[in-house]
Amino acid sequence: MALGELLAGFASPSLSPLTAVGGAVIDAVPPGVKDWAVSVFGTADKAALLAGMALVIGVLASLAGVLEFRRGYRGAAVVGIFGAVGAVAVLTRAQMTPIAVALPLVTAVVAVVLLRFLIGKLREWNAGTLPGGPGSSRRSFLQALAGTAAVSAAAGVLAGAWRGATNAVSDARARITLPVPASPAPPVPAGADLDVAGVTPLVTPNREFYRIDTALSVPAVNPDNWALKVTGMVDREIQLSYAELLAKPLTERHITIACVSNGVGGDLIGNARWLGWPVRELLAQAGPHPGADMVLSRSTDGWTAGTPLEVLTDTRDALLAVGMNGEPLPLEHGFPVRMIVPGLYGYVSATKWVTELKVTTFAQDAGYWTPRGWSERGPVKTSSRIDVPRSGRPVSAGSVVFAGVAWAQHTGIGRVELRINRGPWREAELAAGLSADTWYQWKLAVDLTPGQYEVQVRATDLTGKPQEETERPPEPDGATGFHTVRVDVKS
Ligand SMILES: Nc1nc2c(c(=O)[nH]1)N[C@H]1C(S)=C(S)[C@@H](COP(=O)(O)O)O[C@H]1N2
Ligand SMILES: [Mo]
Repeated sequence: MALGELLAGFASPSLSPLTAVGGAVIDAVPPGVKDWAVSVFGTADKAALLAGMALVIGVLASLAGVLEFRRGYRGAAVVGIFGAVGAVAVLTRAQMTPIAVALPLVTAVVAVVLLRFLIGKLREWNAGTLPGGPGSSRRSFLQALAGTAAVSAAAGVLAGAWRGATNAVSDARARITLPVPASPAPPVPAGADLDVAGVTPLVTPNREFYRIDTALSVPAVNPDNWALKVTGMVDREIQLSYAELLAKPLTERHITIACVSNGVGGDLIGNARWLGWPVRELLAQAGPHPGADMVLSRSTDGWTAGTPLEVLTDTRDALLAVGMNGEPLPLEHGFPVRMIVPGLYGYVSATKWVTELKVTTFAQDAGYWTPRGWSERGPVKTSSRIDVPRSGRPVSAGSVVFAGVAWAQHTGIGRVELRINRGPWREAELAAGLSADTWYQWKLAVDLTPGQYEVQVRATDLTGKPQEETERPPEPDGATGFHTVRVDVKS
């Protein structure tokens, strides 16, 4: 369990197996019991719950030990059920993520392995089978037990310390009230959402938003200690606190960000309503020197992105973002502050947990991924995806509705077309966009008789430039090719 909690500290800071079970218990107990617990334990009610959980876990673990000793795999079954209960508890939580669901199961697997190992040692002692006689069998068991206890205790202490730091930041986040934007996001136009079942929602909920970064553990950055420095080739170096940033006139915009590693048809892309201060305003105060052509943004964990200076100083809404879909940024998405730049892949622009903007040149500096084989510049490539019907899923003959999304951030989508079995392109209905900086939904109903079909989609941007047909992998500057699905039409 300690290992599960420790793993959660790294991979799932907002939801560990124990906090999930505890949260589920709190939600499940009848109000009467809850009131009773609060009246008896007062503000120590959470500690009491944890102590109660420790007691139940201790009893169940002992039971598993006794059962396993009597007959192999009985105790393992108890542990397995325990892990499954944990996973179900996670499923009931708002912060649920696939990793969080997996952790109780991983915990159970580790526990079963340990249980089988220790019971094996105990049996050896019981039978006195080791060559050194009963004494050595006993010693071997006790050593294994002590080793397990020591590793568990160390993992538990580490997990506790980590959770303490993360909790402090989560609490600070929970206390933040985001300011009302000076420039609110334009309203969602009627018809932007085509309302087709299974199509990507126009705005991605925070907890479904893809997450990509090199951070093994999610950085826990306290907003009270956060500061952003503007350094390098500038007239005036600037330092900005979180409170100062929140006091600026903020802009709110829907912006779709995508990962350069997103393969054709992939889902490393999401659209959110970001609240932030335009980076151009900050840079204007700093006064970049004439020779500068790049801004190297750096995060607390040392990761960097190299963004063309012109993109951060032109009229687009490149933001120092503090809000995501009406909430302070989630920890995983860069709390307290990150960059969001319309039109560029994340690896050259979307620095999370950002603390420094160094005005520099491409000749002098390079972002994290450039020396690792990825292109120095990363403008998003016009692309499109078929969401429904899902590839390989059978559908009934007749009118089959195809739908999906298309994107060409900061240029906008002009047209989306579909072709069946490499036939002529047919124009799909293109929904109103939120803005040129976001993806657009599209749909097309096609009459299909029973059989197998290969369906492809192609987007054309608002300048009339169609999406690249040649299939290329993501490395070094983004995948190209048409998303292709195979549809099995049944009579
Ligand atoms: N600090 C930091 N910021 C980062 C990264 C990173 O590894 N570290 N990855 C970038 C990449 S490659 C992408 S695609 C986006 C993803 O942002 P998200 O996880 O909020 O979706 O974050 C960017 N910002
Ligand atoms: Mo990325």
